[in-house]
Amino acid sequence: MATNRTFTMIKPDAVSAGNTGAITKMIEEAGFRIVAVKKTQLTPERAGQFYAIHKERPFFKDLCSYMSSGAIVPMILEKENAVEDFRKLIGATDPQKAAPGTIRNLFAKSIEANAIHGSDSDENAEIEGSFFFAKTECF
Ligand code: IDP
Ligand code: MG
Repeated sequence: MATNRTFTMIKPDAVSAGNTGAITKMIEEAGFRIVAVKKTQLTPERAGQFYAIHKERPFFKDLCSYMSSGAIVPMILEKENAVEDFRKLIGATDPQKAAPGTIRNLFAKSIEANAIHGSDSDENAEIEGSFFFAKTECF
């Protein structure tokens, strides 16, 4: 099961810009099935827990404040080879380096406000999905 799923969240810059629908359409058209979805907002503390792996990085505090600055749309997605295919669909972290046609290339504002998250492994997809959703919220 885990190998077929990934976790994403549409970040505050893209939600506030009104790009939730356009991004979700790209995700579905790329063949991902939405297993769980909601709209919510992180506190700076919860953003820090989500990004705990980056706590020693110089941008950590800014990242927590940005990620809690507005609503986000977390989702669990299902597709064959989900983690790798989704990272391809979103493009590089820095939108300047993201390939043409990728979600970050089309919608990201900066390396920090880069529109969307995508899990980097099956293990993290499971951990990150459980951070936002109970099993009973997955369909
Ligand atoms: P990823 O989201 O492509 O996996 P990570 O290196 O895991 O990239 O970084 C997590 C998030 O932290 C990025 O998506 C971005 O929002 C932010 N970030 C990464 N590198 C920088 C940076 O150099 N400056 C500011 N923010 C950054
Ligand atoms: Mg990452």
